[in-house]
Amino acid sequence: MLRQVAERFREISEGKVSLARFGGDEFAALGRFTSDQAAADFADELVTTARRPFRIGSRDFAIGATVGYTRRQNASDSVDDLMRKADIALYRAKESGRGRAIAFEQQMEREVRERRLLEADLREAFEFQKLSIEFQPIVEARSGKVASSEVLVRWDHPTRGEIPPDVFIPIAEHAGLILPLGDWVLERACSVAATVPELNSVAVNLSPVQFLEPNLVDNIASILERTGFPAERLVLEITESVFLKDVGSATDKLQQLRDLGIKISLDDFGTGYSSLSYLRQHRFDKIKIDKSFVAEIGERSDGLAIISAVIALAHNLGLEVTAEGVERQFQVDALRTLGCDMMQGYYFGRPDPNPMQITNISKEDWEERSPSTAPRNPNLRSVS
Ligand code: G
Ligand code: G
Ligand code: MN
Repeated sequence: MLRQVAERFREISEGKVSLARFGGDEFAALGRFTSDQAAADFADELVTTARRPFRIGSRDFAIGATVGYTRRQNASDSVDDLMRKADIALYRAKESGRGRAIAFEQQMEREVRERRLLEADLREAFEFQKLSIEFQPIVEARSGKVASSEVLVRWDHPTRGEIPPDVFIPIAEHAGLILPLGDWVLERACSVAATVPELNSVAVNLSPVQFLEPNLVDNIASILERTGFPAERLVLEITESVFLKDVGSATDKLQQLRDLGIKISLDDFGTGYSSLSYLRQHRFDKIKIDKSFVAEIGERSDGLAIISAVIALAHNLGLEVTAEGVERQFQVDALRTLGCDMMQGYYFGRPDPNPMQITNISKEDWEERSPSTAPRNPNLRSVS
């Protein structure tokens, strides 16, 4: 495969560009280009030529190439400078979906520096136990009772203030910190939840990097053992991206986790591929409808149509449905009418260190409102 790739690269480099293989699957090309456009064209050609299938023996293989590149701007730029810049651009190209070529831009360097600083701060914060967790209530639609709570990790940076997990989780993933950090969150969540028997279950987010780790199942089992938290009360929230990397091992792991008694929830449903085949092939317990759909209730007519279809589908497959990002009374009413099982959002409570903290509803208030007319999900055990 490497020889064939090299051969194709050589064909388009002929005479004007020097090629090298760095090791593994990395190649480098160095040449003189008369314009930015000429450099961009060459980079695109590398991507295009790697996209055609390769034949080895009697089989075809589809691979792909991702390119980062830069042009020498000032005479003082050494080859090392150029390589570093190309590498920064390559990183960006991989991050934005692979199979493409991206040119280095000055601001990428600032972003890399910024990221490195944050990474160092994150290591320190983690080491000195400066991270914390909050809980956001998940409420049963029928009764208005707290049925579960989602754990959200928090980082209050000493000079920059709250840094959202959307920002620092990817940094932790990249820095090899996500495994210890994820273990810490899980252990903390289980030990707190173990002291709150009214809380039926607690939901913890798992990064795809954690999910792909070979020791995942043993590791979780030993955290449950250490904290004395029953597996039946733990929900793990995963996103469908775990199936993009390695479907086979993801399927096995899901089964092993479920054998322990842990529930699996498919998070952010509707935002990615939302493949129906994932839903059919894998035994999830719950799906969470992404908040972007809930936000469309009352704004776009298809918002409701999609939610209603997802609820019907999920119920037919025996899954419980949670709607995320519920902020307004009319969203609550619409979701109850559609037969949504669980709701989560600012309407009920913001993430808070106290797992049972809910704000907006009192029991009387809930009972006064029009009760849900939707048929009960036969698979759902009611909260007692
Ligand atoms: O509330 P909030 O801004 O905290 O969460 C933003 C995102 O960060 C959500 O998508 C959530 O899934 C993710 N997130 C929050 N806590 C954790 C965590 O402990 N582990 C992982 N992997 N993701 C988390
Ligand atoms: O991706 P995940 O579902 O794990 O993310 C939960 C995220 O949604 C967190 O960032 C949390 O703070 C946020 N969130 C929770 N409730 C609401 C809400 O009612 N409205 C909005 N806009 N965000 C919410
Ligand atoms: Mn989540």
